[in-house]
Order: sequence, then C-alpha cells, then structure tokens
Amino acid sequence: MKEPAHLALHPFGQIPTYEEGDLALFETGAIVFHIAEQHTGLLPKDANARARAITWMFAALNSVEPSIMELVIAKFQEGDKPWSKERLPLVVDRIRQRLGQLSTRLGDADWLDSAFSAGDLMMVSVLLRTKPSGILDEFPNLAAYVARGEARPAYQRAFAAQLAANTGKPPAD
Ligand SMILES: N[C@@H](CCC(=O)N[C@@H](CS)C(=O)NCC(=O)O)C(=O)O
Repeated sequence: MKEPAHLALHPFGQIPTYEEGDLALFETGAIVFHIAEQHTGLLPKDANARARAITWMFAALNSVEPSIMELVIAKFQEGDKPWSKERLPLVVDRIRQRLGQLSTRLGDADWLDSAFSAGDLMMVSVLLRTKPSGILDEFPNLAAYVARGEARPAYQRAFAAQLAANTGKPPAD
C-alpha cells in the first residue's frame, strides 16, 4: 500500500480506494457518499431528510469513530507501552459516553432518521468495530441496530464478496 502505484490512488497509502472509469476516490465517507448519490435507497429525495442523512454520515466518521479508533490503536499498537494499562479505561469511557448519547438518540427506532440511509450504513460499520470489546452489548438498542444493519441482504452480499476477496474463495450461495 506504500508503493507509488497505490500512493497515486491514496495519498496516505491506505485502504479503501474506489475506481470507476476515470474517477479514483479515497476516504470511506467520500466513497459511500459518491455511491449513495448514484443509487436509490441510500439517500432520501427530500432535501432536509437528505441533509440529515449526510449529517449522520459525518457524525459516524467524525464524532463516533475517533474514540473507537483510539481503542484499536491503544490495544494493537500501544498495548505493550508501560502506560497502556492506565490509559485503556479512559479510552473505553470515551466510547461509552458517545455510545450512550447515540443510544439515547436512537431510542427504540429502527434507524437514525426514520428510513434506512447511508447515514445508518456508515454508523453501523463504525459501531461494528466495538463488537469484540463487548462495549456494544452494554447498549442493547445499539446492538440490535447493528444486527439490523448486518441482516440487510445488501450487507450480506457485500460481506460475502469481501470475504471471498480476502480468502480467495468464491462466495457461497
Ligand atoms: N479515514 C480513512 C481511514 C482509512 C484507514 O485507516 N485505513 C486503514 C485500514 S482500515 C489502513 O489502510 N491502514 C494501513 C495504514 O495506515 O498503513 C477512511 O475512512 O478511509
């Protein structure tokens, strides 16, 4: 990913990247937004509902994901540092605080702003990262929200395709 060919697609040498004809994009949010603009069912037609869906996309990436990424870094890149044990509870508390706020907002609704949108798609994929830590299960409505997102046929197809790409095995029917 740090070779010139990939750096031409992604200035930071990361994944994901997306190519479509002459267009090359990087950044998950920009890629999802681009796809959502071209396909029905991901962004509402109503201008205000659309703006709210986009707001949730930003919220997932800017307000929820950073603390979750901090935990990933704290565990996997800084786990061997002498201060790591002391820092971890602070990082986990920051996630808990955010998820608590999100859980209150979601309440018993199925999706963040009535109908499913790219905002939910983004939020579910960000929240998925908290599953292994067990934090998600502390918020049953968020755990159920993520399960709803994962149960969507489109998610299942995308997951199977990605798994097949990662393992080199064709997706099962
Ligand atoms: N803000 C970027 C973050 C991309 C990112 O962190 N990618 C990770 C994999 S999930 C990566 O490529 N890490 C390898 C590296 O940074 O060298 C996005 O959402 O696309």
